Amino acid sequence: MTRYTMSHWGVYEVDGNADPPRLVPFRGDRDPSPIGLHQLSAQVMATRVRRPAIRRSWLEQGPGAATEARGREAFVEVDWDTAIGLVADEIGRVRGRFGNAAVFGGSYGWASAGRFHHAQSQVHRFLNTIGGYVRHTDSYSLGAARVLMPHIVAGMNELIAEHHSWDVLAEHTRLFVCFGGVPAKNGQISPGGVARHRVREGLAALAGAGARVINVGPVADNLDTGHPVEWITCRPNTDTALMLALAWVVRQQNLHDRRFLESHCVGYPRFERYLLGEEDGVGKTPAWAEAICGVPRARIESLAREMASSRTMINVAWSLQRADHGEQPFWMAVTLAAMLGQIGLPGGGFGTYGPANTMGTPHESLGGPTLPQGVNPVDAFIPVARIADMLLHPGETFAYNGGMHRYPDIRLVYWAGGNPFHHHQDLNRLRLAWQRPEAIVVHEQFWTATARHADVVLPVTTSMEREDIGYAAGEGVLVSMSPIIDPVGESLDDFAIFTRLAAALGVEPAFTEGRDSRQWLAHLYDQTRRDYLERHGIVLPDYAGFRERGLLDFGYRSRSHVMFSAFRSDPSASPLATPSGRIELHSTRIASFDLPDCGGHPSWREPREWLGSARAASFPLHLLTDQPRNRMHSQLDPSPHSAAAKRDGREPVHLHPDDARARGIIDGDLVEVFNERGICVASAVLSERIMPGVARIATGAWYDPEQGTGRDKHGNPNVLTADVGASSLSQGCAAQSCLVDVRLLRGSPPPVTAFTLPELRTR
Ligand SMILES: Nc1nc2c(c(=O)[nH]1)N[C@H]1C(S)=C(S)[C@@H](COP(=O)(O)OP(=O)(O)OC[C@H]3O[C@@H](n4cnc5c(=O)[nH]c(N)nc54)[C@H](O)[C@@H]3O)O[C@H]1N2
Ligand SMILES: Nc1nc2c(c(=O)[nH]1)N[C@H]1C(S)=C(S)[C@@H](COP(=O)(O)OP(=O)(O)OC[C@H]3O[C@@H](n4cnc5c(=O)[nH]c(N)nc54)[C@H](O)[C@@H]3O)O[C@H]1N2
Ligand SMILES: [Mo]
Repeated sequence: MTRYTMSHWGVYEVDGNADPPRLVPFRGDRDPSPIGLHQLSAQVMATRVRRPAIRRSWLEQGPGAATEARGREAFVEVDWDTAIGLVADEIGRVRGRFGNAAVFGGSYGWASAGRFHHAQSQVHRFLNTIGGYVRHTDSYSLGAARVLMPHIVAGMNELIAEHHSWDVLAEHTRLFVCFGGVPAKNGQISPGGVARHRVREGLAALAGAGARVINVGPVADNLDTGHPVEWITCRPNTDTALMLALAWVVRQQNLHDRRFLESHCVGYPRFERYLLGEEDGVGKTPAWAEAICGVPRARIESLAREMASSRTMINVAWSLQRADHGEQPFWMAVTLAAMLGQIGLPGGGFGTYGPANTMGTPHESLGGPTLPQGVNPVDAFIPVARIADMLLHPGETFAYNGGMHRYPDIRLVYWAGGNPFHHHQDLNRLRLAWQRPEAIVVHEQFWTATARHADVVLPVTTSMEREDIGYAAGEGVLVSMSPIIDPVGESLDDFAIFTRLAAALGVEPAFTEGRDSRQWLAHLYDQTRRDYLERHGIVLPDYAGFRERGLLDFGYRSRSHVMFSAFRSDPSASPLATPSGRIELHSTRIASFDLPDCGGHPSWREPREWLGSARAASFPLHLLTDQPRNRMHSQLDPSPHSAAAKRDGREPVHLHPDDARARGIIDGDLVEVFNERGICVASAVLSERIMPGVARIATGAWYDPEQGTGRDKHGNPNVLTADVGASSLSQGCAAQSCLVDVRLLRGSPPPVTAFTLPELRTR
């Protein structure tokens, strides 16, 4: 019997002959990701949290003690009864004195892939059982798009599921124009799991069928089809200006599809006035755009004609909207696609292929197992990336999606399954904000930066130690996840921890509903089988049979899919969920919000930090912070696979040779990347495949601040990024946009201590 496990980066099999156990690629996956093979590596294991640990001052002096010492103080290891007692008392104290709206339980993060041991579901269910918590909306991934897209075309979940399947692209698309590539490195991942990796194969089939592929953006190494790809260099954060000029040429040459704009869209005439300069006196001409984005006007003109005369897919990376005014490039991509009139035709329109394996998978949307989270009676929320603002400015108001709201006054932060000291921007600012609450409780598997900055750290098992259900949504694969090793140290799963806490708080029956974890697994499996799958004629064994089979594959039901075909053929019978039921190139609703930084139609708005801004005189390099190739976010950064992509143990910063030469830097030098927000040490890698004036550091090297200076020693770009919302419409994370400079590191390099455990004492 083959045993399996599921992770966000793929299904793996357990090599039954190996001792100690070893993971091998899933035989059904033609392009397995190497990331997950290292889940059991000694280097990863060495960073595990083994016992409950309490920050010393907090233990000795109580809540709120010496909060400025978070992140540098020793921890005292205690037994579980003591830890549970302390946390239960603290929850009781905060709820009693300040109410549940003083508890922040948003707890953003990817956690692990299994459907029952899903940390976010567990923590939200637990906090709801005790009266609720302050939650968050949207995601770091798609902060601007999740708010914008439902107003103008469709929600992001629907769009993700709607993408043309790869076979449709190969058959019909003749021109594939990508803004930000289709990075196969990112296609290794899908939230909740992947069974078969298809991005590389999909791209090869598309190019193999003769489609021309063009990559627009600051880097060339994010699109590989096995065939020639044209690279059009474009300054970071200026894609909107380029797309506007493409639209201008299409309009000027009467290549726009008037019929489609009238039948399937609203607001084109308003947008056109802006495009032609009737609103602001500035025509969005190729010459105008060239000055902003650097793409030669002649190429803009020819590209527009090529796009209008071919079946064209306009593809945008999610990174474009993780930016200041991140709404604009997405809105403009939809607008340009609408002008070409190919939305709803096979292989045409717009898409976001690349960020995850999901897009382009031939699929049926079938529900899967989810732990019910209950009802949250607390109204207060934050847009997910406004965490530091909330902690620093309780009581102040913020704008979000047309409304005004107030930041709650948080006393207790509860985190399970996320790493804010990985994901948030301007980490020096977060460190200050993080000193405000009286208590910070973190469930972690590893001594991450967030664990180190907590008051109470509760050790959690990994998927390697748990029975669970994995589900590759949209691929029709259910995986019975087997425990592969015994729990490490005294770690427990999140469910067991919350069950104990619920017992201490007198709400255990409500939290568990009388089920232990095995009973929950069988219950969730049966529910999925009965409520979703059997209704679609998919007949599956019972839970015991599922455990025995290990992996159930009903992906044979896959079928080709054309994006928005129903809407295309009859927009009245199959309207969109927008106010007009049509694609909104001008949104009356967004215009009515009357926001200073997002108007009623897409427009070019200068980002705070870009190569054309005055700040570039002081910080002349535009830093990109890509998703990492050899890990997922901060997960598995200690692994040998992640280490292999580093040099001298530091994350590489990619630089153009001209920029390096001007600074006396050669390949392999240790450098400091800096701006007024922070400094990080990185290792220079020179490449011709990045534009001059642009630098790049992948995210996820564990945050490793030097005591005293705050300089990060390991190469974490989030000490440099700006903690600002994309706009007052979405307040989305704007992680990608930031100016820096680079200099040679002088003096002896500081040792990397990110993987050295904090001082752990026993009582
Ligand atoms: N500069 C910059 N910053 C970015 C981005 C960027 O492009 N640029 N991208 C952003 C994006 S898109 C995202 S999605 C975020 C990702 O940010 P996160 O999702 O916070 O990052 P992860 O490293 O996946 O953190 C998950 C944590 O959960 C822990 N964990 C795993 N399984 C379990 C479990 O079962 N129980 C518990 N209790 N813990 C568990 C892991 O050990 C890990 O520490 O980062 C964002 N940050
Ligand atoms: N291996 C791996 N894969 C992942 C993840 C991971 O951590 N590791 N994380 C996953 C998650 S949570 C998410 S949300 C997705 C994110 O998916 P994306 O947001 O699409 O990913 P990024 O790698 O941040 O950016 C994609 C490309 O856009 C380029 N780019 C940046 N700024 C600009 C710009 O202004 N214009 C243009 N034209 N290009 C630009 C970047 O250099 C990069 O090559 O990735 C997922 N996939
Ligand atoms: Mo993300």
